Amino acid sequence: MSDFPMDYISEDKIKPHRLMRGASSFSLDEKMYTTTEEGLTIKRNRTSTENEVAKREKTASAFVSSLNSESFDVGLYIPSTLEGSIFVGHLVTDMDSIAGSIGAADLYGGVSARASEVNSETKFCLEYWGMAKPQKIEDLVIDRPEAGICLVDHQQMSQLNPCIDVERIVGVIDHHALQNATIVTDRPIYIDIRPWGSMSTIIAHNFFTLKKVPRRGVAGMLMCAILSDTLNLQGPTTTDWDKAMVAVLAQITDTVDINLLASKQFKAKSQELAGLTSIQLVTGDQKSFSFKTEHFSGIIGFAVIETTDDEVILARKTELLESLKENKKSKNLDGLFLAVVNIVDLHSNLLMCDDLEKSLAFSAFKGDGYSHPSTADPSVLDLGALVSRKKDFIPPITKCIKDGFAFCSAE
Ligand SMILES: [Mn+2]
Repeated sequence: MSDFPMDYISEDKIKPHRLMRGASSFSLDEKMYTTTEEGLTIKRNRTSTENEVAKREKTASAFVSSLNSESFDVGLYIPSTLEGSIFVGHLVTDMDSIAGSIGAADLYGGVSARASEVNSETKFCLEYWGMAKPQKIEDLVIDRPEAGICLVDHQQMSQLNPCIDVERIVGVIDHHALQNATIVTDRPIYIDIRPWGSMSTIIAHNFFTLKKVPRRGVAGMLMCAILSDTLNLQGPTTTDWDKAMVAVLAQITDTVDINLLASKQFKAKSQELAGLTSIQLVTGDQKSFSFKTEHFSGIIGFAVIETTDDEVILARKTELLESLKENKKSKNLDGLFLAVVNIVDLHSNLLMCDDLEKSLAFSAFKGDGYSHPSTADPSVLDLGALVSRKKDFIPPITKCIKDGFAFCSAE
């Protein structure tokens, strides 16, 4: 039982002690006086609960009195759960994962990591803002065995770097749907998931709500990541918060021409593609989604190539289709799509390597507002203005499967 009640005395003249007033007017464990309904005054020791509250009385009253004042110090109540953590994004890492991990490490006090080698867009942005490339997660998990791990920009097992022990995960900061392969933890963890266009938007917003200004390089990286994930604020996943944070970060970084910067980074992203083999193109930005319904259960891979020059990519259709087939087989996937997205015109074409893909895509992407029926080529589907895997591609496929899609092989 608790350390309550203690000794009783009847002492009319003693005034009840108000716990939350008069900071530092008492010491811990000082006797407390409680007046009962019968007018009896009880003298007792503080309980351990009261001691815990009393210990924090000074900070609490500073907090309360600052709530409505200009000197409001929110720093008093920043949770320390993430302090000292390793912040890491998803496999086949991208700008948002890298910028988000750098920003979060700066904000919460920790170290940023990369889950795989950075792409050419990220490399361009790191150089542009004079920032160092984050360390490899494989090294950090060994160098810092005690550190917790905070996932940024993902929470699906399929996107987790295999060197990460799920037991070590202490937090998730993300902007993706909680699908059926979400990480499962034994203990509660810190979660910050918002339906915004980029994970870096959440980090920028957290900087500002905590009244902190990110240093210029961090602000620049966050801004470029938002531009990357939202396709220069033009993609369908863009929210007002993404626009607002870009506006603020542009001021902090003195960026006058955001369009110019966006076109430079998109060009850097596209340049890399020319030197890649078809198998590298197919595996570069690929995510898998598992489904289980009465009629269909399996894993569907969905690869995306975002480029400023889709014609060049589509000209390699034949070898890309071959690589899709090959990769599907080696990864044991039931289906594998490749969407070639023109990130300037905001227009896509879908490559379908087998009958399952065709059957699924033709039933998923039909009707008003979706695709134009294809050209003469049955392995390419013009997806019109659909550009986002998260918002445009996966939801119709998911719906189609949930609505009873079944595939019967012709063989
Ligand atoms: Mn992202």
